[in-house]
Amino acid sequence: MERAFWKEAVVYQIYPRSFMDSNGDGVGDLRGIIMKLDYLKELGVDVIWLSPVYKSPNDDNGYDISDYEDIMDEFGTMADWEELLAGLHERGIKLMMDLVVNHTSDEHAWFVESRRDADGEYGDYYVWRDAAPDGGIPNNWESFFSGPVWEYDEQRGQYYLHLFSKKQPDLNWENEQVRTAVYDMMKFWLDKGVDGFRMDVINLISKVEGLPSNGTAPIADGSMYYVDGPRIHEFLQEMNREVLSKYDVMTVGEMPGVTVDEAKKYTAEERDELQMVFQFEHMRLDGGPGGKWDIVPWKLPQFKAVMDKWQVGLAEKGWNSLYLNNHDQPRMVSRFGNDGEYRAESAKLLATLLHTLRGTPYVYQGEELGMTNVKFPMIDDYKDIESLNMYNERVTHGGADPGTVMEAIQTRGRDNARTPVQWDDSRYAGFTTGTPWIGVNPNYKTINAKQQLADPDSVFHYYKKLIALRKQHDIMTYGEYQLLLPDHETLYAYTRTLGDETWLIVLNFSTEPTSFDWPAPLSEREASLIVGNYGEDGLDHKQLRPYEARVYGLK
Ligand code: ISL
Ligand code: CA
Repeated sequence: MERAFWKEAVVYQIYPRSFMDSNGDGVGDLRGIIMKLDYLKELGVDVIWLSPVYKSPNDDNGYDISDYEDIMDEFGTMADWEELLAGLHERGIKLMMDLVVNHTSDEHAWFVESRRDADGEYGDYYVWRDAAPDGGIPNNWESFFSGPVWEYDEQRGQYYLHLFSKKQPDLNWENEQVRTAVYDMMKFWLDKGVDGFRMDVINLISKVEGLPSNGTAPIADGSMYYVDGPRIHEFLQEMNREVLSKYDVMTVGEMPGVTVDEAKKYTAEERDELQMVFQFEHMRLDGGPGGKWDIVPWKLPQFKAVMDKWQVGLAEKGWNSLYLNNHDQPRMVSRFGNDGEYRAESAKLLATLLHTLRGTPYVYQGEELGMTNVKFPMIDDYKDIESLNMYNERVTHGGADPGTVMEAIQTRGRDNARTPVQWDDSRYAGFTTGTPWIGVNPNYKTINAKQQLADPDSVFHYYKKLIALRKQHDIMTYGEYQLLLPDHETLYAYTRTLGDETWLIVLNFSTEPTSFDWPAPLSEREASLIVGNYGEDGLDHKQLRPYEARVYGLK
């Protein structure tokens, strides 16, 4: 396996709206990030992935872009952005921008022109269709944000496709001019010194010709007609040839529904597409047949099986990106750990997993503090379009029980990850001097950065330690991975091996002390603790305490 910076790096995701507000308007901004650069340096991360900061009417918090080459007013100016980039580079930190090119905002000039003039230069920039022969919508695909993917436009007299909200019309990637326009925009940012891109739902850009319905139900999942679509590899190879290959860049494709076999193709080095992908299989283990809002308990053996499949699948060719939460997912400690009595322990246990599997770890803002889900009491407290549309469809129009739907949102809703970062124990957690755009998690008095920076045993310092360890031990990046005890219900154990060095990682995913029988031949080797979330106190090699995590070096 060839060495590469992006394999050895740790990435930190910033969701700017919720990171830090510099001017008291309640919305996080670029100058807020600049205020926290030394915090990021202290944590030791190598790369920032910045969620969208472009001009946007904020129907989907910046994932609906109305101008790709300008900064959102609420976030600041291009001069602020340039200062941010310089500040990061001074500290040896790279910047990956979010590239959202499956769709634009309906307020983007391309769309405004496209709806105005079907025969004009932009007429074919989006996916326009006439009504079906029976007068109904062109097909039965369901939008990610509830309802059909079609919206009728009076001005043009046709329907346009939107996989996400109706303010996010899909670009027509079949049109070569669209692709060229996207590549030019990428070069605009790369020429400004950007170090890479996280590519939003990039495996959805190629749709099956004819956009066929899935069956005859009025509304159905259409993903088989656009996930890893027919021309996707061609498009990415073209993008690579035209843009990426000309710069030294990091790339990660966000890919809902991607399989290991497809991911191999996206990331195999000789294919010249992308470096890594975000897969979603482990994010679906607590969803039932009804999808993400149909909550079922997740089970550790299945979780291990999914991670194992990806670890093994991309071992020879390709590369994994590792994450347990982001701005679209609940907080990992509430979902996969224990956000009550063992919050700190389980946050550290999950951190140990994230940093010792093989792949590039992605830390989402606040994760390094062990921030938790929030339980807002009222639907009006929520801001996320996905949750609000779903509530509307099910409760307002569908007559569902509001209590059940609220519980689903409290458990799985995206706003769990979007409450402001908890900087200190002052009003609004030090995020803003004004009124925050979304409520602060009331636990900020006890969970905050100020307290954790001062406490050497905090979750923050544990992350810092893991990130620093990666710089000292190649085995964390390049070591081969092997799973142990696949069927164990509460222990997650595996080894990493590089040359004659072996590490053994043992994680107790439970509130109960659990005994660990070392399998031969590992049991014959001398073990020393490299890092553990209880430290060296009371270390018993055969017994793990609740949510205990240990990394041993074996001789
Ligand atoms: O959030 C999800 C699960 O609840 C995903 O289905 C998510 O919508 C999907 O992964 C795509 O996410 C990305 O594109 C969306 C945007 O809303 C998300 O924030 C972004 O990460 C549309 O741009
Ligand atoms: Ca602000």
